[in-house]
Amino acid sequence: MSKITQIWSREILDSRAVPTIETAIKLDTGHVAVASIPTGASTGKFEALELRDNDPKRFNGKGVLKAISNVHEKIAPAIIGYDPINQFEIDQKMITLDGTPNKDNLGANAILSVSLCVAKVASVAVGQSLYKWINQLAQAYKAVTSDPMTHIPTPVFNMINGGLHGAGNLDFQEFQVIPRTSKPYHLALRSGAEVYNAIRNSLIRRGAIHSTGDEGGYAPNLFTNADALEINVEAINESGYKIGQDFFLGLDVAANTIHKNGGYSIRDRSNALNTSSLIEFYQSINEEYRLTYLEDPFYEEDWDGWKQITSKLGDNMMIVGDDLLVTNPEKVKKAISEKACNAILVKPNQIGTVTETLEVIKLAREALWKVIVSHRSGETNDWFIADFAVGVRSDYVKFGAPARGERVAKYNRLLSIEAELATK
Ligand code: 2PG
Ligand code: MG
Repeated sequence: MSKITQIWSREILDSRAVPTIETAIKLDTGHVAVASIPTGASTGKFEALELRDNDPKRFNGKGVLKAISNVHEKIAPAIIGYDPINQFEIDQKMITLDGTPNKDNLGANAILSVSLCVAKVASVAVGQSLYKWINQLAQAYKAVTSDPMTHIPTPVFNMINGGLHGAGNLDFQEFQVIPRTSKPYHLALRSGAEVYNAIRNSLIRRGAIHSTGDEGGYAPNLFTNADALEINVEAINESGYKIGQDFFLGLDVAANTIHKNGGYSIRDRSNALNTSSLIEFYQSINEEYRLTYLEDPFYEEDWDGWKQITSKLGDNMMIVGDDLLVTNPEKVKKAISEKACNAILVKPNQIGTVTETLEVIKLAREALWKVIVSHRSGETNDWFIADFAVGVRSDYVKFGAPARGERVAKYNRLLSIEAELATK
């Protein structure tokens, strides 16, 4: 038994020099934990509210002092005195206190900072690694079976950054390289790092820009989106690996950003595409590159496009809902019943509590979907989601490129969990 005695938050910076919340919780036992919150750039319209100050005199309106004051003035008085092992009760208390479907009153950033921190401080209080504690919570919620955690999720490396995370000329947001799932994690990470460095050499050889984007992947200026896929293939071969054996390719199109005036515009085609011609484009790309992973191929309200692509390509490919689902149980239920995708990107800050994130995972598992736990493009060095991914036995993780401190913090944390699991 322990009790929360103090909660305090502060404004810190994320990896894009934008403010975010860091929250600390202290127990009567003296244990303390700290958690911070990431931020998206290509956000879905239906995500829970990220409360910003909108005061143009500070950080261009992006300050989070209101959210911080909500933690101090409203959340803390309601939560102090609770035993942090009661995660579900505490999350429910905050959901009720907020009282809106989108966390419009308190802000999902304020609520999630407390929710994550409760999980962390509980794990310290019970003397367990965070991933083990998360696994217990997930089992209690029936979001996972009681099978032992043996597998470290396979990383989806975002090697080339386009869209809102890149230099502006590639339309697709992420050009991914995915190791074979049976590869032990430390080898998957090593091979990913080798390919990452081979991409750099390939860009230098071509005289292309090799600076990096928001998620640590390269952000070159290329003629077409297909060129970026070609560069990934070349780098895999040059590193001594084989496509289709050691590595597979994936894309996060983040199609909200290519959806303009009722059509889809991409530099690979001179005219705007409609839903069916975009499907044809994906089919032609797939014939050439054998994609195993396709995230947000259509914008968040093109349910017809989603259904069509899942029925046409879903047998051999993960069709991953990110902006479509926004980690929201209601959206997930709709997508399951409409067969609109077969995999989910899970981002706790799209919904705002640990409990609701577990709810989404439970639904996805019941539908036999693949689960990918994901970072945001604006991150901190908090590695909570690495532990979370292992604890919920997610199939994949998406933490960006194997470069930049805030991305590597999570990939490296998985190395240490892998080592810990091996010594049991
Ligand atoms: C995505 C994410 C993370 P953002 O679209 O999958 O990679 O980007 O955090 O900007 O929404
Ligand atoms: Mg996405």
